Amino acid sequence: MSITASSTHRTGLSTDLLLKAYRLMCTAKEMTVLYEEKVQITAKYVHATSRGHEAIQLAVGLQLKAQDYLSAYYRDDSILLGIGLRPYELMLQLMAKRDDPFSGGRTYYCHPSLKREGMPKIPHQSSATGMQAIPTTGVAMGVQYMSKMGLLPEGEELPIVICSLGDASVTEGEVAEAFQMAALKQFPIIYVVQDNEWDISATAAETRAMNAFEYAKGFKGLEAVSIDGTDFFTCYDTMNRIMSSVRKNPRPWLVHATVPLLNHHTSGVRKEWYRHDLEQAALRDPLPRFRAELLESGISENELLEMEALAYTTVRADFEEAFKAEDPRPEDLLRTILLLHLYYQKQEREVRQEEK
Ligand SMILES: Cc1ncc(C[n+]2csc(CCOP(=O)(O)OP(=O)(O)O)c2C)c(N)n1
Ligand SMILES: [Mg+2]
Repeated sequence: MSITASSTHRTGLSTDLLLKAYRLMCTAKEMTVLYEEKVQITAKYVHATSRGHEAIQLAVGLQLKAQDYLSAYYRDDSILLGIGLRPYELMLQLMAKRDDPFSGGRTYYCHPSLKREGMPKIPHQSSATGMQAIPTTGVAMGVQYMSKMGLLPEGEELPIVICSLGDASVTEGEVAEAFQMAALKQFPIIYVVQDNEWDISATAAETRAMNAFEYAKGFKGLEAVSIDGTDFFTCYDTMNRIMSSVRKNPRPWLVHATVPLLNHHTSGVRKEWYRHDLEQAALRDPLPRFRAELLESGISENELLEMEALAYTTVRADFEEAFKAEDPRPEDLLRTILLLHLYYQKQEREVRQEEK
């Protein structure tokens, strides 16, 4: 089957959806701006943001369903906004707060793990790049197994698995192993590769012989498409078609989305130290492009201004709220270990009961 990227699809999306996407894109930008402004607080722990990558990320996040699985990497805060997380919740992790929904303040910003009713499940994410590829492909293997064994809820659409990766991580051997198995066994997984052509301070030209789309062609059975990851309409449409196709016709896909990196690699470095492409990158910003397209499609200037104001005030208020939130307590560490211990004891008892 061939699914081609199209940039002409401008219809079929509701005004509500478009305004939501625009509000979230503005939210992601305001978060980047504010984290930089409040550097004394936010630089305590390292963080990266999605600035420049928002269009493809929102196209993914807004279309994931409750039964799906997501493996998001450290730059994916727009995917997390897209699935319905509040900036406040993400900021709790940014500031290592007790109520951080992902890790109780134990892991860096945008290292999600989630099992929440009505949202896609997210396995724990590590900071080691590319390491999500094998376990996430394993999740897709599990989905395939459950589907074949009739273990999925009757009448429900097939869950799909999204594995999000940066372009440089795709050069790792781990990722090749994952692609091999997904292609061989035809797992229901979509690898979304956000190609900003940077590997911290090393360029694509210095680190790889081909991009992820060209590389994917070497994996027989892995479908691949390359799109402009700054064009929200193309990203939404392509993801929509591939996600529905995988639900009906389970198989692995790779979506290669080209994007500019507009923020620092992480808060730990300054882009001005080594970037030679900042001016060209700024010209590819997905936000003004989306704004112009929305105006063109008939959405009013006032509606857009309203979304911009809402994003600004929400981000500022959420930051204040997260800043005031409680820090982890020393005893929380032991509490987690105790809970884990009790959980494993319970599991062991259940297994023994089953064996009797
Ligand atoms: C296994 C491993 N190797 C190296 C690093 C150091 N490191 C952190 S981010 C990064 C660049 C990754 O680039 P890419 O995958 O393109 O993602 P981007 O940050 O550009 O979105 C590297 C090399 C790491 N975290 N883990
Ligand atoms: Mg990169």
